[in-house]
Amino acid sequence: MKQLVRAFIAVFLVSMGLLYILNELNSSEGYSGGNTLTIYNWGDYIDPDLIEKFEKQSGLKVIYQTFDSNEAMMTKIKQGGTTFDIAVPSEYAIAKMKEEDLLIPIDHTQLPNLPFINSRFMDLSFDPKNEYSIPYFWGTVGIVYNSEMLGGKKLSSWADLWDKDLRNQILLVDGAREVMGMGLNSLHYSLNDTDKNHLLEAKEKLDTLTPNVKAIVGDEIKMLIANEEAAVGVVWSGDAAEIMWENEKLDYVVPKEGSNLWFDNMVIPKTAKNINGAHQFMNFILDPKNAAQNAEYVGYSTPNEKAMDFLPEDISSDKRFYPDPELTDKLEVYENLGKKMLAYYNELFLEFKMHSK
Ligand code: N2P
Repeated sequence: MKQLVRAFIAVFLVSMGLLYILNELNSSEGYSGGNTLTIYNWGDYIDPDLIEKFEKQSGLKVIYQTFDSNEAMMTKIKQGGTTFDIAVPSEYAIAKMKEEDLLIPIDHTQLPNLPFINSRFMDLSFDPKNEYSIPYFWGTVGIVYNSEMLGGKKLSSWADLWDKDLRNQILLVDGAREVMGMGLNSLHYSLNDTDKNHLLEAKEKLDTLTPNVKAIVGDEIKMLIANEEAAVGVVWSGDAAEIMWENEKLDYVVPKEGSNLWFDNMVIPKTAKNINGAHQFMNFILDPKNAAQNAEYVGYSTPNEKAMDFLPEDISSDKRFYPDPELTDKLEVYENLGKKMLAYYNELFLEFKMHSK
């Protein structure tokens, strides 16, 4: 009987040990055999069919969450308690996340599809050698407008937005740098200006626009403009492209005083649990056919040169959404202005938001 009890205790201890080891393996940092992949992306920024295709192809289950600003995304990742394997910040946020040691270097040997990216989008100053980030989409900030609702008027500058005929007709994208940038650009200041007097001046200039501002909104801006609830929107280029396919009265212009050129890249945050899976997903998105499908679905511009061959000609040849380097060279890319300055941009934007309600 004693022997039986001993044997039972031995079996029990061995199985507990095995359970412990298995559990440790599953939760350890960077464990690549986990069967989930957690993606944190902008809203309306992927074709859902691609998620399904990736799940089938990789055998991984995707957990997908969205954010609506770089600031919200960074705060969430910094707070901890999340397990994002992939995030998609814009360039200045990538620079900031690198500085704050929030990113894991990317292993290019796991990305055989990387050479499909046009060299114009590689090796940019916010991430030389693309050590931490891989191009996803790119674009500009501009004005989408319905000229029929404006009595045939054409818009070409930020200054046009102050026209008295546009009363209560403008929707603004809910982004601190975009809206402050519009104020700065309309005064011919840089989008990266750090002179507090210039920033205050820009905010005061924006305050004078409030009679024309109908609302500051998120992704619903597309639906509102497409349904002609407002005649004008200050938007990211891809949002304009998507609705222009639905409503042909719309046009998109990059204002002549200047505007923003942006790049959204995929990164692996330090919170990642499935680093191998993250590389698999990046390589999947870099596949030209997948990149083209994604661009066609969401409306944003792909940096994937080979994907251009799979896009309908009317999309790939549209210079409003695939502007040549001659135009983009004249635009400004947001810089990481440091914690205090970025907080000041946010503060002024929030004040303007309150004022425009
Ligand atoms: C998509 C948002 C795109 C963000 N809804 C541009 N940086």
